[in-house]
Amino acid sequence: TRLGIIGVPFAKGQGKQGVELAPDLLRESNLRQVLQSSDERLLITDYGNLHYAVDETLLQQQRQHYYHIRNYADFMACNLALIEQVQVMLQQNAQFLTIGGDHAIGFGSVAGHLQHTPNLSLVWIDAHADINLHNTSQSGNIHGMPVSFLLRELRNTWQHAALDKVAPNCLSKDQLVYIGLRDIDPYEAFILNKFGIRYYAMDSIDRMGVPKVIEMTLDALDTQNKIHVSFDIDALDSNVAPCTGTAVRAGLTLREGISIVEALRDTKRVQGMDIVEINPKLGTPQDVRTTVDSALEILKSMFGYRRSGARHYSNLDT
Ligand code: DIR
Ligand code: MN
Ligand code: MN
Ligand code: MN
Repeated sequence: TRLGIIGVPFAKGQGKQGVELAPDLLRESNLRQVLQSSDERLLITDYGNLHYAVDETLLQQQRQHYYHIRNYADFMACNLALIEQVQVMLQQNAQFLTIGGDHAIGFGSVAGHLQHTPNLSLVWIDAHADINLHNTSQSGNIHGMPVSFLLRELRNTWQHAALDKVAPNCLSKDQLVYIGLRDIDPYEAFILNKFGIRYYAMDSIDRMGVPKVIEMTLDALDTQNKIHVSFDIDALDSNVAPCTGTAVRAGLTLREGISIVEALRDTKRVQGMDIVEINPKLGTPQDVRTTVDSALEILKSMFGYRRSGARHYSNLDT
């Protein structure tokens, strides 16, 4: 099975430098070899790091309508390039992996996926809901907003972004499930409840456990659909993922994270994944090591490794 990998060294969705180093750091930490040794039948193509150019139209959109959110033009330019890149990867591979960068790139990664595969479900694993609108964000950081660009039900809140032109296919709210939330802004909570969006925050995980949460997640998603998994490293507890811009304590254990990813992978419907918000400039060298190792564990569980030892299977039946 073929896997395409793209690095997106985008850091302008939030305020801290360093997330742009993660794609190359994962490569230097033997990402390819780790995945390859987990499933020798994986055929990996690394497309390198994404480049983008900001044009005058986007700068004008920013000046006229989105001057209050930081780096809107860069955000949109990068994501437009990513939307195209994801479609290329899906023409040439059965699956793709997008390595951030901050979570602002979740928009382009999922939107590109939706243009190739309109019938898509999204599992967003994160401490945060990332569903702010331009007029509800308290931080102005666009990495807290990508989900709002994806949902049909919230499209009209971005009426000046020309979304119907750049990404006509969007996600319906009943094909989105969040796991791991524990830091939701007040207005985000309002949106989640208003639209009846499914989310399993850490209290749900404490009450029901990961197996039940996974069962309910998979029950909610259309079984005909492919799945996109967007994994913010801050979903994991800051003990196992300390190097991230907005670490929140009392998160998923590494075992819970692996368990969730294994269950999703076992559906054989995961066609795209993001891993984002790893920031090697935060924390000690040992912290960086710990964070990268956790990310590699998560990724190898998605793309081949089985704790049970079974090795021969198809990741995705295509
Ligand atoms: C906060 C923090 N909700 C915001 N968001 C994120 O800035 O909108 N931190 N995504 O990772
Ligand atoms: Mn295809
Ligand atoms: Mn996030
Ligand atoms: Mn987060």
